[in-house]
Amino acid sequence: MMKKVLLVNTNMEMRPYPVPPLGLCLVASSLGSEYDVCIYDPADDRGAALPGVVEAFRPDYVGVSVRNIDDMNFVNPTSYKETIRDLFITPIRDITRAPMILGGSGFSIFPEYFLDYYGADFGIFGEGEAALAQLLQCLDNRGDPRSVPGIVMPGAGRAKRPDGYLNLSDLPFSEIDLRIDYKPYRARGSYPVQTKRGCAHSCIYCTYNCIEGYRYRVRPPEQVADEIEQAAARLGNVTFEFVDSTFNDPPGHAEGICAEIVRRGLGVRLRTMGINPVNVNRHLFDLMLEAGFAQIDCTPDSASPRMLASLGKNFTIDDLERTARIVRDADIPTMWFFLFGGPGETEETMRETFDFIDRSISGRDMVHMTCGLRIYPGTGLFRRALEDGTLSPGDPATEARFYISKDLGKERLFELVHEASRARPNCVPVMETEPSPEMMREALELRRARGLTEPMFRTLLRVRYRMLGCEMRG
Ligand code: B12
Ligand code: SF4
Repeated sequence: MMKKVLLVNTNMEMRPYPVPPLGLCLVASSLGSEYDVCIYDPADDRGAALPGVVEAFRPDYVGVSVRNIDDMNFVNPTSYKETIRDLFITPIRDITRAPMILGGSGFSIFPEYFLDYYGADFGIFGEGEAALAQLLQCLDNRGDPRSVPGIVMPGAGRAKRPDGYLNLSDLPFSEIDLRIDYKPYRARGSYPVQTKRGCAHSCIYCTYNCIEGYRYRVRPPEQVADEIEQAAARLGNVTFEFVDSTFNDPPGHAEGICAEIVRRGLGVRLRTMGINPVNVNRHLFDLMLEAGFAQIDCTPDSASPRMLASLGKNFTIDDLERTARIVRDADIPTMWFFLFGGPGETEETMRETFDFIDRSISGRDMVHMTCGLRIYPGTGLFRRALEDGTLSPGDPATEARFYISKDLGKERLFELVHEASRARPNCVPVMETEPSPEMMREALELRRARGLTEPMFRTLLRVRYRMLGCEMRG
């Protein structure tokens, strides 16, 4: 008889918008028809129906995806780990002793800790497609699970981290909307698509390459376009979002994806995060606009040459200035992200970034300003924080810990960021990026009244400018 696998999504976060469980759906796709797979998604009932699903399905294995562990918000932090335990892990364990296998990006940052905290039987570090299939076969045949790439087991010590091993030409399509009810994600969410895995850079605070691998592995553009084309045929009008660590690195791949979408005349709406200033050029942006990009996220973190070096960024201030010029010339709606308070940040380096914003960023584009850097194990920032006493020896940073430059201190950092946002209506401190219900209502009315199809952040900025009684500058 076919064995049954229940895959559980534990992510219920609605901010900045609900995110469909791409990783879990890919894992389900890769189990193919060899197992009877059921996905439980809490988007509609926030966990209430899970016990009933477990009772009715009677799984032989349960896979649990742990994506978010905390929201990285220094000012008003939210931890998800207790909610995941209370709403998902414990109710499942109360009903079944089927082997429980953990995975997901949050899990992969602290695999041994979460395996123990949730009392699970196994964990898979990093990508789960081939590994879960291999583990289940192993368990079916009473084999030795220690041969599975990325396996984490109780009492087995620190797991070996594989540096990404799948050939992405073999990646199945996630077909998210065929696996779960896509309705809760339709209005505000976007359909996530990966074009590659890994990142070859090593910014000091970043976990992405630790999760996905330290070298790029790319998907053939034809396959990415096939995936989008098929999902668009099923779903009609949705926004597709590329969720790569860096969209336009290695050079040429993003161009290939856009050219394929243009060639097929897909007419889809696209957005992306991870625009890296090194490989930005006008040809890329023209192709992106032609392919259907409605907005991009640009995340330089700083515009101070000293801070770019301190954060380990792979670009210079000249690359950044050039990127900002091309963004403005191409008139591509952009959300900019800056991160203040890293090692060596001073009032002077912050002013360098504010000057760049004044000089080079359009007032119609939104600037997110984050204070403090979440410290993660395995990163340069973790080592630095131990060296300078920000982190006590032995602190695993499983509870959210933040780095704040000793030259500034928390109070002064906040003061400077607030001052900067008061002087610049398009600059929003991260604690204020969630629009109030009134702002949202006004923005929706404005969009309806004027027939606006611009990205939502632009409409919200219009409302913000009006509330502050000033003109939007272009
Ligand atoms: C893209 C992205 C976003 C986009 C999502 C857009 C979208 N439409 O999906 C945006 C910008 C909106 C976003 C927002 C947030 N994000 Co984010 N995001 C990412 C990013 C870069 C990629 C996620 C992704 O889709 N990967 C692709 C899929 C295929 O991979 P995957 O989900 O990891 O799944 C694979 C494996 O993990 C594994 N797997 C997954 N589930 C399971 C289950 C089992 C049983 C097994 C065996 C394996 C397995 O197999 C899968 C396939 O290989 C990751 C960092 C990273 N590189 O992983 C951060 C990341 C997930 N985000 C993070 C956070 C914190 C957030 C926010 C809370 C930030 C905030 N304060 O706003 C919000 C939450 C949003 C929400 N509603 O949940 C953290 C989570 C860790 C933590 N500190 O909790 C990460 C890891 C980044 C980091 N700082 O390290 N995010
Ligand atoms: S380029 Fe982006 S994904 Fe790569 S290490 Fe730096 S911050 Fe992380």
